[in-house]
Amino acid sequence: MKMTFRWYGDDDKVTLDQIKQIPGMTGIVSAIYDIPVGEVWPMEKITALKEKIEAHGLEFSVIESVPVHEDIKLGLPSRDKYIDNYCQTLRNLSKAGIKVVCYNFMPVFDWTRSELAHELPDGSNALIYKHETVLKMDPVKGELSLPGWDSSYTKEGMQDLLEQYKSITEEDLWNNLRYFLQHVIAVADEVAIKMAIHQDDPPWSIFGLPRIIKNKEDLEKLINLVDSPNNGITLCSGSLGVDPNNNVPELIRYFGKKGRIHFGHCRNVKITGEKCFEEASHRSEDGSLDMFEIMKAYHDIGFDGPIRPDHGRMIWGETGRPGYGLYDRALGATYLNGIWEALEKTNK
Ligand code: DNO
Repeated sequence: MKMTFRWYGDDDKVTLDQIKQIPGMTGIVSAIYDIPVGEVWPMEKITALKEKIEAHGLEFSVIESVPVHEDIKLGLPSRDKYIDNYCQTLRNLSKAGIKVVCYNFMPVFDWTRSELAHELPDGSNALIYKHETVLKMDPVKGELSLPGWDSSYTKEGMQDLLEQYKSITEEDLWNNLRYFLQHVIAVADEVAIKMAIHQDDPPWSIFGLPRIIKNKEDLEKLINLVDSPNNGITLCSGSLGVDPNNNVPELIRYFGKKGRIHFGHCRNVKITGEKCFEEASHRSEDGSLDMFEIMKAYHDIGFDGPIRPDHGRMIWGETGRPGYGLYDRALGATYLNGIWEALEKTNK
């Protein structure tokens, strides 16, 4: 296992110097953020980012994410152009030595929460999700936005897009994912890049949009759409874990043994009701997931890929990008590394 940390580039309040000082930190998860979705990532920008990361003694381990243009998800005729661009970006990334690319196939919205700074009893702030609150929200009116979402839509653009999705069923979305992967995995095979899909977060439909990567059955279907080792998974404990029917350690063992987990997001969540949860500290006792069992599953399958702590709470007065401050994620990384050390030593 290689411990990594997500960094949002020069705009991130968290610096590479700080990340480097987290014990046991080996690599960075990042992306090029100033290229519009669908365009080719230029070689110069990729190389510059890599050099900056490596100058801090860290490895550029994973791209999270190369976003998928909505026209691809909608299956529009213009998708071929965007798929060609996606493939060219993969070729460029491979030339720079990148081995793992994370992406998602969620229509319009990436991860979604109903509140970004909910105060917990200890005074820290966490991201939370309450389904009934989300049901009442109107994303067109800008009632909620998250750092993970594409902020370039105008109100009209958003309305238009949601309108276009009204005729897209889950089956259509699967067909569009298959079409995308048939092209992209052929290139990934050629240039040795591991594609790693992120689960839908939360793993159920929101705002009436189809969501198709939610559980074991979906992940099984995904890996069989194109049967290549490069067609794999970013296994996100927090996304899957808010559905009590998903047994995260079992999923790690199952897909890990098939060699399809290329990246691990390790986060704890506390289920507070049906389709309701709070993001907790990484510690098992603070949430509903057993992080020891999760790390043990990775250890048992001999996982040697990148893992990162996922969303952290805001603690010690820190302000910044929701879920992506320094302190709680650094504690999370250290805790996960501690579990790993214990597993290594007791299994010798
Ligand atoms: C949230 C992240 C997601 C993830 C994308 C992958 O914090 O886990 O935004 O990066 O879904 O494409």
